[in-house]
Amino acid sequence: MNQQDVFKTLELHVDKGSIVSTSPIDGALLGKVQENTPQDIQQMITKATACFKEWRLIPAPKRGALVRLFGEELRKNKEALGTLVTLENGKILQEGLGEVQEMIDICDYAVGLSRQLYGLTIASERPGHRMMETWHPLGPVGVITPFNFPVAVWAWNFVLAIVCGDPVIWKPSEKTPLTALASANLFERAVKAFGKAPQGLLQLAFGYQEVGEMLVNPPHLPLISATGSTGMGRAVGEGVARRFGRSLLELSGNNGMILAPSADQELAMRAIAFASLGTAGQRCTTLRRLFVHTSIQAQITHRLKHIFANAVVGNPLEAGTLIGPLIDKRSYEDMQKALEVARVQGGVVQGGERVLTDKYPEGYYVRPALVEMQKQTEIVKTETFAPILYVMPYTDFDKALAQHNDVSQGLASCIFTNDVREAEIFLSSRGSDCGIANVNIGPSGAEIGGAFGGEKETGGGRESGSDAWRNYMRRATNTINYSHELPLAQGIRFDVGDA
Ligand code: UN1
Repeated sequence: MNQQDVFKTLELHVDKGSIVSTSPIDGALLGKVQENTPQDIQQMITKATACFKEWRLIPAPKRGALVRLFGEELRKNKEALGTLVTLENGKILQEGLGEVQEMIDICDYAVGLSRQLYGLTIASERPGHRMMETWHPLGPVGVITPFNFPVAVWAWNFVLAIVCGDPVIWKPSEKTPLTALASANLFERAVKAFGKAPQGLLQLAFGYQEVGEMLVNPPHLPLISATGSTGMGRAVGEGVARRFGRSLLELSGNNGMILAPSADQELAMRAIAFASLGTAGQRCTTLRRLFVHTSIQAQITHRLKHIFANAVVGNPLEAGTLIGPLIDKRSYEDMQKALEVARVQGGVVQGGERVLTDKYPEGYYVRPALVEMQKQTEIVKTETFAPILYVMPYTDFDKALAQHNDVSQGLASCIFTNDVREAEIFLSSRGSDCGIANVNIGPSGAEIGGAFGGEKETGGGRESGSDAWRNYMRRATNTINYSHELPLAQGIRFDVGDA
C-alpha cells in the first residue's frame, strides 16, 4: 500500500504544527501535528473527568461492545495502519502488521474481559454476614507510550481502561504522532458506530516532557501508565507517588538468554536471531546478553557471526528485509558510543557500522553488532536501544544464573536447554528474577494473554493480559449484615446499654 493510500484510508490531514514526523526510512517529512499547550491539557483532564462520570455508569459488557467495534476497524485497516507504523517507526512491514495484530488480539481479549471483571466472595467470621470485593472504574487514565511500539502498547492500556470504565488521555512519543492520530481516527469511527458514547473517551496529548509532567502532576489522574526509559519512569513514579496516585511502569529491559550444552541449537539460533535483530534491537524485550556454555561456544559464535553478517538490512517496506533503520541519529550515536566503551572493556566487536548511507543519507541503518566479551562488564549491564548482542562464556550453570540476574533491569529472560533440572531451576524462586522467564523460546514477542512487565528498574508494572485489568479499577471490600444482631469482629464487646 503506498503512502498516499495509507493517509487517505486513515484520514490523516497533517500539514500544520510544530511537532514534525519524519520517516526513519529516508528522513522524508511525513506530516506535522500541533503541540498541546498546558491549557489544552487542563481542558482535557476536565473533559475526561466529566466523561468518566457517564462512562462508569455504562455496564461493562456494553463498554466491551465499543471495543469490539474498534477491533473491527483495526481488522479492516490492518494493512494501512501497519504500513504507517513502518513508515513512521521504521520496523519491517511484517512487524508493523504484527503490531496491529497485537492491537486486534488485545481488543478480543478486552471484549471477553468486559464480562469477567470478577470480585471475590469471602467467608465472614460473623453469623448472618457476607463479605465481597467489588471492582469499580478508577477514573481517567494517562497513558504515556514510546516510539518503538507506537500503537500496541497504547492499545494494551487503552482497551482495558475502556472496558474497565476509564477514559484515556494518551501522550504518544513525539517521534510517532501520526500512528497515534490514525489510531484515534479509527477509534472515532468505532464510537460513531457505537452511537451513544460520552465525548472524551480518548484524547491525544501531543508534546514533549512538559506534557508528560502535566499529566503526572495534579489536578490528578488516578493512574498514569508509562512505558519507556527508566529515567522517564523514575520521574513519573516519583511524581505520581507524591500525590498518592497509582503508576503502572514498564521500563527498560536488558534481557538475557542462557544457552546450555543440551539445547536444541537450531531452535536457539532462530530465537537468538529474532530476539536480537528483530525491530533493529529496539524492543524492550530485545535479547542483549547471551551466556553460552564453553563447550558449544565456538560453534555458536561462528554461526552467529554468519547470521549477523548476512541478515538483510534495508528498507523495511521491502520484502526480504529483516532489519530496518534505527529511529534516529541520536540512537545511532548512542550505539556507536556503547560499542566504543565495549571495546575499551575488552569486547571484540563484529559489525555495528552504518550502512546504506549513499542510498539513504538521512536514514540510520546499521549492521547489527556481535560483541564477544570475556565477562559481564558495566556496558553489558547498560541497556543500549540498538542491535548489539553481547556474548559471554560460562562453565558453571549457577554462576551463569547469578550473572544473568546481576543487572538492574528485570524484564524478559530465557533458557535454552533440554535438561529439565536446569529449566525448572531457571523458572524457580532461585532462578531468573525477571517478570518474563521462558524455556526454549526467546525473550521477545510475548503474547497479549500474559501479564507483561518486569522487576527492578523495569518498574514492577504488569500490562496486557492475566489480571492486569485490576490496575484500571478500584477495589471495594463490602461487608453486608443480613442478621438482627451486630456482632463485632475480633470478638470485641462494646455495650452502650439501652440507647
Ligand atoms: C515493548 O518493546 O515495549 O514482547 C513491547 C514483545 C512485544 C511487546 C514489546 N509483544 O516483544
